[in-house]
Amino acid sequence: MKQQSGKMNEFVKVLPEIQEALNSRRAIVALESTIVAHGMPYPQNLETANRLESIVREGGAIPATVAVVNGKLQVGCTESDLLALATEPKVLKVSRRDLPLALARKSLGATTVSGTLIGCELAGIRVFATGGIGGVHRGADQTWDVSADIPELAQSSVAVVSAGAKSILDLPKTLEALETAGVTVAGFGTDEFPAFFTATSGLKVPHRVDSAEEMAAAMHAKWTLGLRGGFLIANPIPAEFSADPQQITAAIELGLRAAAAEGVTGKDLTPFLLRFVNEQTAGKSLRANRALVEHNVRVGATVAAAYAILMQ
Ligand code: PSU
Ligand code: MN
Repeated sequence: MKQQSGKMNEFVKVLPEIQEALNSRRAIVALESTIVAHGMPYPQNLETANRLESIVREGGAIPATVAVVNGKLQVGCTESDLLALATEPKVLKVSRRDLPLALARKSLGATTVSGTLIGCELAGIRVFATGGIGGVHRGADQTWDVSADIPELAQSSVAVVSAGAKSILDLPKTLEALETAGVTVAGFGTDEFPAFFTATSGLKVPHRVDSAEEMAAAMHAKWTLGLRGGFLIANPIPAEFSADPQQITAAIELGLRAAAAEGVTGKDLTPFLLRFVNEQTAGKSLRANRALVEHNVRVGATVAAAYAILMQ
């Protein structure tokens, strides 16, 4: 089998349940796999991966975790795929630039936000929920470290629910880069851009949206007009799970120094900082991380449901 119709081809595999949901225009929420392989330690990563899929189902939608499996960009993961992603020692972290060799070599690959967006585009999935997106790193004026997530969001017609971005990033520059990329950033029930572990950052979001229906209407307008590109639905961590900002800031500062001292750069930097902050906060950051991803996925399911109604 070579080239198929539409955007499908021999390097994409959509699992049957998801293909059926696409055919009948049911609500689907995509999930990324880097958070499983590189964003959290075992066994919390596996528990989270399974829990997120259940939350999507409880919200009346179909979950589609995206990963690179056996030479395909796979939309939807089986239980054994999730287990492998959570436990295999050498899972590749796959963004756009890594996809070609990961596919050709049949590596097991965990897709970042950018890699997952490519799967969403190919399959036609419009809603994707995660923890935090990548962005402009602190010190980017020296390192030029800007995540591939930003240009990918610029060209993917997908709404990504995230708890803003971690303060391992330069948040004002990240918002500027999103504006340049034409990404519609909406605070979900908030006027402020959330800072991942905490609900506030002191930075205003360009727009505030208060319901899934309003969000879905904006998605419909953007894409019907023919504007390619995504949305960032910035969903603040619920107050009861919010971490102590001072403790997090201190851990991040230490982590950035440790990364510089150890020469950690490029794709290794974000996983390094996540691990470091988790260790420094004795697991408190991980608990907050899990809570906010679950919350994002719940919101993702409501947005996907509202959008599906518009598409019927
Ligand atoms: N931010 C988090 N948790 C994560 C990531 C980012 O709070 O797990 C992951 C996502 O998969 C994101 C990727 O797409 O890191 C960005 O990596 P980089 O900074 O190397 O572009
Ligand atoms: Mn980078």
